[in-house]
Amino acid sequence: MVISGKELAAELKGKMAEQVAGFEEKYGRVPHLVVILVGEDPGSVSYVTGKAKASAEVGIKNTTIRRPDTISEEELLGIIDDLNNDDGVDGILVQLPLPKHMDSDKVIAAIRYDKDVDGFHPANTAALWLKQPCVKPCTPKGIIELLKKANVEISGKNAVVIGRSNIVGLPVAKLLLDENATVTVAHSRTKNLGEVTSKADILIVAIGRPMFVKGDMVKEGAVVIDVGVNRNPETGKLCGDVDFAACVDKASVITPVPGGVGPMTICCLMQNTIECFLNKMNKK
Ligand code: L34
Repeated sequence: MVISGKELAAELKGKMAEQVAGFEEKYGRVPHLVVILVGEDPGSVSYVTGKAKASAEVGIKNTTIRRPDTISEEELLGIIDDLNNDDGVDGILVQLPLPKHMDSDKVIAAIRYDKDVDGFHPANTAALWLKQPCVKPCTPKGIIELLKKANVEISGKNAVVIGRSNIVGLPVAKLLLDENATVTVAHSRTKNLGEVTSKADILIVAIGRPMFVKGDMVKEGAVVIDVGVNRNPETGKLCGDVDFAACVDKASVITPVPGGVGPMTICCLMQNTIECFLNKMNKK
């Protein structure tokens, strides 16, 4: 079964749109998400455009702030500071990666944790690992939603995550652990990777290498979630970290690229924006 993140995202966005439609009357305004894009990386431009489009579909106000990659870190921190103090802004997202002259950790930590719709702030990361209420990172959250939609039983299963980034690998490992999976995190130094992945009932691939996972690395009947968004070096077409054609017949459930995890990331960003908005409104 090929599971469409695009379809699930459309369904969830439809529900959110109904919910947000009542906000104007109830709270006097709708949620406001501000996305900051530094530079013009084509991938980032595309994702940020997707975020603006999804916001429009859901009824969330979206402001995209675009700055050239020559701006200083100080200027960026100044923009964040203004947004932190703006009561009309509910969510702040700085699209990654940032230019090399900036310290991403410092920039992320500068965002108010309760406007951190990515769930990347150290306070949200700590809360995630302590199993306390927090904003959950969008891609990991979207992956769990996809697994649930496909009726994949997670509890007691062997889950293998390839990749240990702060954005995907580590938080998705934690969310799988919270669902009672037995989790292995593999990475570039893992020995006999194919042997490790062949034991996975659920395989999450987030390494950023085009079509890296081949059929012989996948167990018969495994669930394969492909987080990669790469350009195929030969065709220029979008492709994942999984060799889809080689794995589709072995997997019981698999996500495509495009149309798999990517749209769910954006969908969960909408959920997180609504969550931050409601947290604020219900505190007043
Ligand atoms: N701060 N930086 C921050 N937050 C994020 O959550 C992200 N991410 C990752 C990169 N940097 C970030 C995204 O938004 C990856 N990512 C992302 C978002 C959406 C899509 C892919 C990655 C997506 O919609 N992909 C489409 C294809 C889009 C295209 O044609 O270029 C898909 O169907 O997979």
